[in-house]
Formats: sequence, structure tokens, C-alpha cells
Amino acid sequence: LPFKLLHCSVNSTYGFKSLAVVRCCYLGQTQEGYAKGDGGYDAFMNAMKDILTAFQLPIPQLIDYIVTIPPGGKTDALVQTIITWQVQHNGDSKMLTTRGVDSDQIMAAIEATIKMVNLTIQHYER
Ligand code: ILE
Repeated sequence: LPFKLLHCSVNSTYGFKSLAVVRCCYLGQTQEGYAKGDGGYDAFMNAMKDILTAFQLPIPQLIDYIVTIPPGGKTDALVQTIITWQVQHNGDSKMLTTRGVDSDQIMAAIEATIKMVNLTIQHYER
């Protein structure tokens, strides 16, 4: 896949905003984003927005976000995150859904997000 997550740190605290540092690679170029947010995933997405802007890639809008664990799952369960996105690009509008699975709930959402970026690159290949 052409768009890669190289490094990511998401910091959640009590009493402060969340912070995210993200490094991504696309077409042999590396970009970094650093942002605050209302929640860890929001911080990650704010950092991603700077990275997507630098790469001149569309910034989809989050429409729905569903988190589940298997029935009977404990705190070590795998988490599945299904995100629905709306992408607007050159007057065209598309809905798409991506899924991430990881034992860390933030990483499951991040996996779904990176898949979404690669799908938009495929759809609108430049
Ligand atoms: N604000 C939360 C977070 O950043 C959720 C994001 C609602 C989908 O983790």
C-alpha cells in the first residue's frame, strides 16, 4: 500500500488535552504531524489532517465510528473499529467504510484510518 504509517504516539491524560505525534510516508516522502485533540483519536486525526494537507490528499469526514469486542471479551480482547467516511474530491462525493482490528482500541481506529487513506488514493489515483 502506498501510504504508510511509520510512527505514531498518542498520549491520553486526565486534565489535559490528548496529544498525538504521527509520521507517515508517501511517494518516498516523509511528513510529520503534531496536534492536540479532544480525545486521543481526535488528536491523531488533527495530526493526520496536517499530513494529508502536505501530501495534497483529500481529508475525509468521519460519519460513523463503531467499536466492538467479541462477546465475552476481557480487557485483553481484540477490538474492532469500523469507521464510515465521506470523501469529497473534485466535486465527487463518496462514502466508504474501513475496519481495523488490534488489541489497542486507538490502534484499531488508526489502522482503519490508514486503510481509508489508501482507498482514497486508489479511488482518485493521481
Ligand atoms: N473524541 C473521541 C476520541 O478522540 C472519539 C473520536 C469520539 C471518534 O477518542
